[in-house]
Amino acid sequence: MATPAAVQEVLPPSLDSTSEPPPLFDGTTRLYTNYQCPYAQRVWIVRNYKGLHDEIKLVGIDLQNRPAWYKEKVYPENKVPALEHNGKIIGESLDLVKYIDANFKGPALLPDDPAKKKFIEELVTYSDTFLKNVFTSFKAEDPLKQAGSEFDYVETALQKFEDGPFFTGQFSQGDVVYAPFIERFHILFQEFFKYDITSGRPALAKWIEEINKIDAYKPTKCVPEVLVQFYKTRYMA
Ligand SMILES: N[C@@H](CCC(=O)N[C@@H](CS)C(=O)NCC(=O)O)C(=O)O
Repeated sequence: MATPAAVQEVLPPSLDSTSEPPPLFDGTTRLYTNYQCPYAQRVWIVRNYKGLHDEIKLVGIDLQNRPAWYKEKVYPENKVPALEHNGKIIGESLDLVKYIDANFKGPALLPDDPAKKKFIEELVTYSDTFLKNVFTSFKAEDPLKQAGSEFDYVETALQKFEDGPFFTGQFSQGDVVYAPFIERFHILFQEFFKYDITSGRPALAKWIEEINKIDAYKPTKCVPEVLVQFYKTRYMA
């Protein structure tokens, strides 16, 4: 069965320092993004899953050669993602996942059941710690031990409710915020440490398999070769 929303979309080209800005604050809702950024990917997945392809326009930003107007006129933080909505700019991926889920039409990404909802909110909050611990593990004395305990955390969380394969059965904000990073860590640990993060973690293996079937997620996936090259220079040098 197709999950929401299987839409074929031609991505607009990324804007760089030579590009004119879009007509800012004209009432159009825009997601300023970068097609390789995992934080922006979270928001992109939510936009796709809720079927908001027409309501939220993507604006790709070339982060290596950023247009000056982006910092000056759009988002002083000069990062992606940022959402232009109702005359305002909102940043921070976790806030945006929640904001779009709460303020736009489309399927809800929080469960109704209060216990499950609380659990998803805790997972979303924990994601910052998860990321920090895994990213710093690349340079730690024992990367697999430090990162391994974080992947164990995810494995345990996936087993909490028995109606998997997602954290609380149905696809939710929890799955959205972890997916772009687990996608990358799966590739990077294999590449740099010859370590399969799903080995001995059956719920995580099943989760990755099922996430890959979500139509809203498929077009947002990173290009593995670009990812590996980026981390080679940034983390492994
Ligand atoms: N905490 C932010 C992090 C966003 C972030 O670091 N984005 C990166 C791209 S993946 C960025 O824009 N970097 C540009 C810079 O830091 O100058 C979020 O969750 O949205």
